[in-house]
Amino acid sequence: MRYTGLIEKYKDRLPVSENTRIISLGEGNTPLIKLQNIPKEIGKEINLYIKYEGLNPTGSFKDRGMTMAVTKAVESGSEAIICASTGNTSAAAAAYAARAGIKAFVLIPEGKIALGKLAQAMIHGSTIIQIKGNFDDGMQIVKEIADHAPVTIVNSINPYRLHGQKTAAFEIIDELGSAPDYHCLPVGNAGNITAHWMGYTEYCEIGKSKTTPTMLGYQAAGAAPFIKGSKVENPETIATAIRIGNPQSWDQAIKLSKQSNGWFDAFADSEILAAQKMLTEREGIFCEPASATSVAGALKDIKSGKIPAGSSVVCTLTGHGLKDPDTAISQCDQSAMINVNPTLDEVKKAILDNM
Ligand code: AN7
Repeated sequence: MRYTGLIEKYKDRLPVSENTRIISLGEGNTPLIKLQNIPKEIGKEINLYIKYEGLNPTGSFKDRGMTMAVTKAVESGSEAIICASTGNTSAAAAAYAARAGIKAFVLIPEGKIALGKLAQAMIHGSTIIQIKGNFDDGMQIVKEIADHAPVTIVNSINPYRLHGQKTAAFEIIDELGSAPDYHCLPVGNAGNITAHWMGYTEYCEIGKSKTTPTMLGYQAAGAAPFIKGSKVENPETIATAIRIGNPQSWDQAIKLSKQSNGWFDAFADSEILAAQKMLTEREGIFCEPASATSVAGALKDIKSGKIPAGSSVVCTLTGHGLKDPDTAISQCDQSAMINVNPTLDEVKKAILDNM
C-alpha cells in the first residue's frame, strides 16, 4: 500500500475523523539505522540505533507535529498560523501552510538561525518576522498574539503537535517489536521528549510493548535549564536549534524523567561537534549539530556503564546536516582540499598521494 503520511497510518490513535482533510507531505516512516562502526570502536556490546528524523520532508522531526497542527488548524477554519522558532519549526510551518493554502508567520531570532532553515522559510513564502532577541523572547510574544490577531499557534504548546510527534515512538516499537531500553533525545523546549513518552506509554497501555524506555534528555552546556534547575537568561550554543533557555514543556519533562528513571546531561559545543563529525565520518550519517547532542550523551553514558552493556538504545537525530552547511564546512580542514589543473596526470597524482 502507498505510504501517505503518519496521520493516515496512525489515524486510530490520533484526534482526527473520517471527514478530516489531512494536510500531509508524506512525513514519518523514517529509517531506524543500527550503528556498526562506532560501537565496535568504543568496544562495547550495545544495540545502538539512530532514528533518522532528518529524512522527513522538510528535514526535521517537526513535520510530524506540523502535519497534525496544520490539519487541525484548517479543520477549525483557521487561515493563518504563527510560530516562534529557532529554525526548524519555521521551515515546517512554512511548508505545511503552503500545502494547505494558508498563511504562515514565523518569528525568528535575528542572525541566529541556520542558513538552510532560513532558505526554507523564505522559499515557501512565509512572512518572516526577525526579532532582535532570542527564541524565548519570540515565544513570549507568540503566546500573547492569539488575543490580538486571527492566527493559530503551531509551536509545541499546540497539543496536536505532540500527538503527531508521538508517532515516532509508535514506529520504533512497530519496527523493533518492543520499546528500546533507553531513548536519547536532544532537548530544547522538551516538546519532543514529552511526545515520545506519550507515544511509548500509549503503546504500552494497549499491549504493543511490555516496557517503556528510560528517557534521556541531553542539552547544550550554554543552554541547559534542566541541568541548572531553572531558566537560562541568555542561552548560547553553536547548536542554534536548541538555543532555548525557557522550555515550554518544563513540567512534563521533569515528570517523565522521574517516571522513566531517566536523567538530563549537558555537553560543550566542542563535544557536540565531535559527535556530529564522528557520525558523518564513521557511519555516513549527517545530522545538524543539535541532533548530535543525543549521540554525545549516549556515548558518554555507554562508555561509563551508566547505560549497561547489552542494552538497546535509540538516539533521535532530529534534523538533517544540510540544515546548517556553514557549521559543517567550518569544522573541516579547508587546506585539505586539493586544487589541480584539469589533466589526467594531476588528478592521478592527487589520488595516489592520498591513498
Ligand atoms: C534539530 O524549531 O524549537 O525539545 O523552534 O530543531 O522538542 O524543543 C527546534 C527544536 C532538537 C529540540 N533538535 O526539540 C524550533 C525548535 C532540533 C530542533 C530540538 C529542536 P524540543
